[in-house]
Amino acid sequence: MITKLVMATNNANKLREAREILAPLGIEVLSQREAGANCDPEENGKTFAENALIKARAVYEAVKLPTIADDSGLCVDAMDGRPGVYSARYAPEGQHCAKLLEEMKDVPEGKRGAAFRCTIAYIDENGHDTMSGDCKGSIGYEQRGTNGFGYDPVFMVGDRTMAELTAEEKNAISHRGAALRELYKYLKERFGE
Ligand code: ITT
Repeated sequence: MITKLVMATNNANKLREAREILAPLGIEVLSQREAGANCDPEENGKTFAENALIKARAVYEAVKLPTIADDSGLCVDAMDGRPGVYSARYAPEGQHCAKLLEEMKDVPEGKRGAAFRCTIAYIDENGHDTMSGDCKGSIGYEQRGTNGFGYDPVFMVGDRTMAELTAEEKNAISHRGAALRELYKYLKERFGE
């Protein structure tokens, strides 16, 4: 079984969550910087999978070690799935939640459904593959909680926002947790226990 992976990301929160999820499964995650890569490729794919592969390939070419990348985002039903793959580019830094609440202000209860989606790309010398996970919830009416990152303060799961969950609670239900557990299954099948 593989015990070390490089993660192609510039997002420290994604890296932290991947470590929290994979460490108990016996997999150490090195940041791209720790592995000696400094990549920030243009994410011009149309899907989470395309963008995850763009990021994973760029770092793999630099380090030549088994590498993963995470492309993720929030898909809002009342916004026809937006911002989706454009989630990071939806608003200037720090204004994503406020802009989303404003865009959703006239959407009634019952039509506020949304899902976080995450695709993980894995690449090594033998090729690449992708696996995905999602987490269904809804968009709240105000920002609540200080844990997590990104859209977590406006994403409701039950009666709490994702930012009101502990890291352990979030990882157990999150899109990233689901996708990384799929990755673990895939690696076990390929490399054995
Ligand atoms: P890298 O591409 O370097 O990995 P990034 O932050 O640019 O980092 P993405 O392009 O995948 O990552 O954009 C993901 C967007 O979706 C970003 O705006 C996040 O805030 C949001 N997002 C993803 N996962 C999230 C989560 O678990 N909680 C809240 N927001 C999340």
